[in-house]
Amino acid sequence: MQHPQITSQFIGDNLIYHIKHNKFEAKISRFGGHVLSFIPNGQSDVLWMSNSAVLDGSVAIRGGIPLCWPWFGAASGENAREPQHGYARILPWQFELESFDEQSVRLTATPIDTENKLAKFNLKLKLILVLDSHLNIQLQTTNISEKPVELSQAIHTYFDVNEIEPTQLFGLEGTDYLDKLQDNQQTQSGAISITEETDRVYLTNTPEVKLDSANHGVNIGGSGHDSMVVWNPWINKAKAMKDFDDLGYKHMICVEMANTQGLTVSAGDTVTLSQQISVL
Ligand code: TA6
Repeated sequence: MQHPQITSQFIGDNLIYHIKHNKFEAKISRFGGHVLSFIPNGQSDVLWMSNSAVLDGSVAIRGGIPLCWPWFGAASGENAREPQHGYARILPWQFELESFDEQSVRLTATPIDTENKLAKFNLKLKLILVLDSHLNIQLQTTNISEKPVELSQAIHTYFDVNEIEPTQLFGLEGTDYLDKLQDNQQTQSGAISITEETDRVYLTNTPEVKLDSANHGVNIGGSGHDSMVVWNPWINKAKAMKDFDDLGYKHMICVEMANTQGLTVSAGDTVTLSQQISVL
């Protein structure tokens, strides 16, 4: 049996794992529990990574699959001064190689609460990654308290689309969405094309959408979500972010399985948010 080749290299304090398997190649950052790159055999990288991304563990990584947890977006209420998109993407994680064979590699990981930031949320988080010619990512959250706990989260995947102009996202036709830029609710007419800054929360738990772009078609499946986020910063916002290549907006789109609509995890319960990425 050909074993996967797993090597690692430090970038600053961060460890980057590099997995070479007969079905795929992938890079995963210990910091953030963050998939950086996923290349199925014979394909180009499915994930977009900014060339200006910082990988040394000092700041959240721009590209790949950031994990937004235990909240999505700006913190609110008593957490108001805490980081956008929560702590999961800015903590080191402990990875375990669960199993591997000719078909796939299965990893699990948990965040290491080095700054004692997570205890007060009474939530335990486990990441499950199954990599083969597809990528299956699951976020398992358990409420370890006696009371219900609110949770918002997102698997914030940056897809590489080569060129944004011809790219279309199918599967959300007729779906209502919150437009975060116009601060209103609208209904999607036809397939989604990106021609300007786009930041939308689609109010749906549809199990699958399809991304058609110049380099490949990608099926994006998921479960456990109550919404899907579609984001492209376009030129001005891209320029305003130090770690986002000025022209990077031409080559990416974020399509995120998310819980943004008031999910509450009952005492002792576990909820799972997942995304499956398959190149067609
Ligand atoms: O997922 C879309 C979004 O919430 C946008 O509003 C934008 O803020 C994006 O996430 C990136 O957030 P970040 O904190 O990674 O710069």
